[in-house]
Amino acid sequence: MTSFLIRPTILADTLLRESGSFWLPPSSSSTSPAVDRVFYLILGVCSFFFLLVVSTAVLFVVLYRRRPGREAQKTATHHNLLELTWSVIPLLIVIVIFYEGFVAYMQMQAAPPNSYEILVKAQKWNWFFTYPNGHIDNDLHVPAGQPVRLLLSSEDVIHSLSIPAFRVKMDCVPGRYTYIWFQCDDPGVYELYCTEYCGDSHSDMTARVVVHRPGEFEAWLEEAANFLKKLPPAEAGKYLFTRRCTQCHSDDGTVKTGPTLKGIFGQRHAMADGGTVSVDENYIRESILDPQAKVRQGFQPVMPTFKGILTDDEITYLIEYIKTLK
Ligand code: HEC
Ligand SMILES: [Cu+2]
Repeated sequence: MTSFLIRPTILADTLLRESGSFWLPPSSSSTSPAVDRVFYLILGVCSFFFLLVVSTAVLFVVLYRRRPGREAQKTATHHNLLELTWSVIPLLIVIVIFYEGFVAYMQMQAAPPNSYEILVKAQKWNWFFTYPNGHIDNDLHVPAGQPVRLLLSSEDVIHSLSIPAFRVKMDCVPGRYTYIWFQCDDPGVYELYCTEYCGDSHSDMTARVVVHRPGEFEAWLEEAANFLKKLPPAEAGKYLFTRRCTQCHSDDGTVKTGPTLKGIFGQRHAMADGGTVSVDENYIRESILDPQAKVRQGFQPVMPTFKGILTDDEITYLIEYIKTLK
């Protein structure tokens, strides 16, 4: 996807953290130890009983196999002590598993009050992380050593955000909010996946989690919010277009909720009120700030205003981009 190509590139540390144990990816968040404990507990219990049951079965098959001169014996059908033992022991084990799981679950549910909040929107097939200063990124950048709370939502179908190294995973559901939190103390780059099959490019719906060293995060955020200024205007416009406009407008001629913006610059368009307008810089600017002032014929007046959302510079970048769409 093109929107993956243009992104802020300054990273705290480009080292991808992949090392883990044989069973699990690296354990890198404050919640991972509790999750891992439950995992290893269940793995241990299951392995022990699997071996016990299978080896006993094999042993009995050999010991009590049918042989000449050995007739089958009538056996007792009930044995109180035996039945109590194989009921009470599993019950105790299940209680321990429940307790460990519940403690881990509660810890994962309650985000500390000083958490840094990032808004996450999942949309086929990309992740959009919105920071408090308005910067939108396709990768998740977080400060090390501080709890981070993600408020998740979806623009279309159910997605699921998973960061294996942090042992967090939560569905992104259209029409409602879900959240997760974590704290990671090891700066580096981690992998993030969508783990809910969401259509064609589901497997491309990945992102990186960049954990910045203490103090570097703020510098990154400042820089990222300003990085558009360093791009050629039309490229900056494309970056904004793919984040703000593509749910309704295409740049390739396809008509969606709104008309395609391909080739519109310089055209004359019929408006719903019967007038005509020629598409120039001022008309595009007005369409973005006051979309209902002139509504194009054949379309519903559903475009939201971007007043207060896009800066003047950003509108200029968009106009420059639209001009390149011949
Ligand atoms: C929720 C859907 C929606 C979003 C998001 C949206 N638009 Fe629109 N836009 C429309 C619709 C519908 C029309 C046609 C009706 C009208 O003119 O208001 C339109 C019309 C326009 C026009 C006039 C097109 C013409 O051919 O006359 C321009 C220019 C435009 N939009 C630019 C943008 C830009 C730039 C963005 C992103 C910053 C954007 N729109 C985001 C729905 C949207
Ligand atoms: Cu998805």
